[in-house]
Amino acid sequence: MPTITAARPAAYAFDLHTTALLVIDMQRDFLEPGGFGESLGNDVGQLRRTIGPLTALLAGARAAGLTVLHTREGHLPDLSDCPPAKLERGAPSRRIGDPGPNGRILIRGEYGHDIVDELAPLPGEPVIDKPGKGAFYATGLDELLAERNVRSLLVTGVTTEVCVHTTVREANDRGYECLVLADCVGSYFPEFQRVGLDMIAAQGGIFGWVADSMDVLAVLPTTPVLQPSS
Ligand code: TIU
Repeated sequence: MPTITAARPAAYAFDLHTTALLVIDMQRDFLEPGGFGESLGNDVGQLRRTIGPLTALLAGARAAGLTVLHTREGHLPDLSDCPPAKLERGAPSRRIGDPGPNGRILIRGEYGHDIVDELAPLPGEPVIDKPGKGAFYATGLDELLAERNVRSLLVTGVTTEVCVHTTVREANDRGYECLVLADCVGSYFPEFQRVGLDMIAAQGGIFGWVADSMDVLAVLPTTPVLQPSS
């Protein structure tokens, strides 16, 4: 089994037949000006450093034949799946559903809701639309992973302390092992990036493991393994 000896808090061994790459919410709404992230007062440029390493990791995972899944946070056009507390919270410059330069903020089907061009899903790669921060809440992700016999997740995306953390906690409670790739997850807040990763690996790996994408690329095969479902 490929093993990442440099992982924190301890080595991470994963079976290529039961491991998937999960790319969380790499959407224009979080990474580009005029979207949800900027409406909350964030410097969206903080997240762009994840795109290069994630592009390379995606290529490596695809070459190795791993299942690749993408998620998008967003809501139905009538906002029926958006809790009032989420809609009304804070004082953003634009609220969810308001018009913006990339379409209505965080609404499914809008340009801003979709994944950035550099990381566009390939045909056949599942894209899970989720109304919450966690990728398991109100989605079919658990069933989809079970169908493909996935037990281990390589976790990437944005933001580290919000959707990545929520998803890793949900996954951990469901029995999945999660390796979070530090250079492929991003936060608007440098201190949250550092502490968010420390929280995952602390206490013997209370929620999972942390490593860098280079460590994964170093152990991935360059030709596809056969996934059980294929
Ligand atoms: N605001 C923030 O940091 N994140 C989110 O609202 N969603 C995700 O993390 N995807």
